[in-house]
This record gives sequence, C-alpha cells and structure tokens, in this order.
Amino acid sequence: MSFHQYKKIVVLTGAGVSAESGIQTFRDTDGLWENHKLEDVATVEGYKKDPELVLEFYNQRRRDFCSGHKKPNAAHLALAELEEKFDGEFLLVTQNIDNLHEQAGSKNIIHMHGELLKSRCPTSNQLTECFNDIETSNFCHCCQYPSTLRPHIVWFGEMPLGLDIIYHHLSQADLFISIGTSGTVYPAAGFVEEAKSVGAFSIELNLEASEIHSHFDQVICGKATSVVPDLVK
Ligand code: BV8
Repeated sequence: MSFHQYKKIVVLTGAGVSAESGIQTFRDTDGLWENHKLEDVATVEGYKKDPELVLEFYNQRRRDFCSGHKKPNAAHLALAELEEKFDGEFLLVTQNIDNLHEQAGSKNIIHMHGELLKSRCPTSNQLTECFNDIETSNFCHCCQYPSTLRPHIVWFGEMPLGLDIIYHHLSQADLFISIGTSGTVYPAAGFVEEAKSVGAFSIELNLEASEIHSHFDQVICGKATSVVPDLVK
C-alpha cells in the first residue's frame, strides 16, 4: 500500500496484535475473560471488593510477561517501520498494556487502557515503573500520607487515557487503521466513526471480521504477523 497520499495516520491496536507474541487476548478461546469475570478483575468495584484478587490478576500477567521474555512480532515491527518512513503525522493508539510497541521501536504511542509495567499512586497519579508484584501493603513515596499503590490500568467505568489527544488526531486523520481488536470496548470501538466523519479512509486488519467490520471501508482478514507487514511494505 502506498501511504504518500495521506497526511495523518491514526492506528488503533488491540490484543490481537500481541497474540502471536504469546500474550493472551481477552475474548478468544482460552482468553483472559474465560477464567475470570470481567466485573471481578477489571472494574473499580471489583478492586474495592477484593483488591488481592485484582492485584493477583495483574501480578500474574506481569509475571508471565516479564518471565516469558515476550518479544515484538512482525506486526509490531511493521508498524514501527511505517511510522519511521511515513512523512506525515503518525499516532499509534493501543488498548494493550504490554510494551511490545515500544520494544519494536514505535515512538508516538498512547496506551489508552494503561500499562502493565507501571504502578500508580491513586492520590497524586504519579507513575512508577513496576516489574514485580503489587501488594496491598505497597505504599506510594510521593504523598505525605502514603496511599496504597494500584496497577496503572484503566478499568471498566474509568476514563481512558489520552482521549483529548486521540480525538484531536482523529479529527484530522485521513487514514485510520484498526488492528487486532474485537471492536467490543468503547470508546475505542467508536474511533472508526470519528475518523470516517472527517472523510478518513478506514481499514480493519483482524484474524476475522470484528463486530464493527461493517463500519470500515476495507477489511483484511488474517494473522497480524502476515497482514500488517503486507499492508506496510
Ligand atoms: C469509559 C483493562 C467513560 C486493561 C480494559 C459507549 C461509550 C463509552 C463507554 C461505553 C459505551 N458502551 C459501554 C461502555 C462502557 C465500557 C465498555 O465498552 N464496555 C463494553 C464491555 C461494552 N467502556 C468503559 O468502561 C471504558 N471507559 O467508557 O469511561 C467514558 C465514556 C465516553 C468517553 C470517555 C469516557 C473503559 C474501557 C477500558 C476497560 N479496560 N482492560 C487490561 O486488563 O488489559 S478493556 C480490555 O478490552 C482490554 O483493554 C482490551 O484491550 C480491550 C479490547 O479488547 P481487544 O483488544 O479487542 O481484545 P479481544 O480479545 O476482545 O479481541 C482480540 C481480537 O484480536 C479478536 O477480534 C481476534 O479475532 C483478534 N485476533 C486474535 N489473534 C489474532 C487476531 N488478529 C490478528 N492476528 C492474530 N494473530
């Protein structure tokens, strides 16, 4: 695909872009939600009700990610290459909490649902790099009266991160590419309509057509490590 005709590209990725790096998706078979109820482990209410359960859900994913030495795959690398060679403006918005886009060399990234390898002080919102377990006994070092640290994760019902920047870029985009997402979580699943409302061309790349595939101008089905490099080359 030639990108020279475009001036501003916005890319949205979901769990499918990291699947071939060995990271579980949410809604595929043997996905993360198969073994946990979303309400119990990815909501503020769930955290208040049983903080140990929620902390362990993310501790386990952090341990798997760090000990498993997860590496970027060809899809992550192709997106970093596209950003590098594109002479217009490029924004990568990811729903993923892993750092594989960063490892692949992508630069302009917004983690709209948070980051697994960071903890957050709920009082000051200060972030700290975190490669180990977070326990209820872990307190911040930034407040006069220390607060219990939480995972830097956006739970259901919480405001996603960077939305003002994301909507600004979508309002000026002329190309929107969605990769590896089921299109079931909002407001991310509504981004395609935002882009289309300003005349952007929209492409969905996914293992199978998503719930919102009909909103896209073009749908390309296949594994991310195959269809993304093919699109970018
Ligand atoms: C909010 C935490 C208020 C991190 C997650 C309308 C408007 C606004 C909100 C709502 C609305 N309707 C409902 C809501 C509320 C809610 C929501 O969307 N609920 C759903 C369940 C209906 N949304 C919220 O609460 C959001 N906050 O709305 O705040 C607000 C309102 C408006 C404006 C501003 C603020 C907060 C949402 C964030 C929740 N946190 N996770 C974590 O644990 O990781 S969501 C969770 O789902 C993950 O973040 C994940 O990224 C996200 C989406 O999942 P996907 O990435 O798509 O993964 P999934 O497994 O579903 O699909 C994988 C896809 O990959 C599949 O299609 C598969 O075919 C494909 N695939 C698999 N293998 C491959 C592949 N593709 C290519 N190659 C492969 N190899």
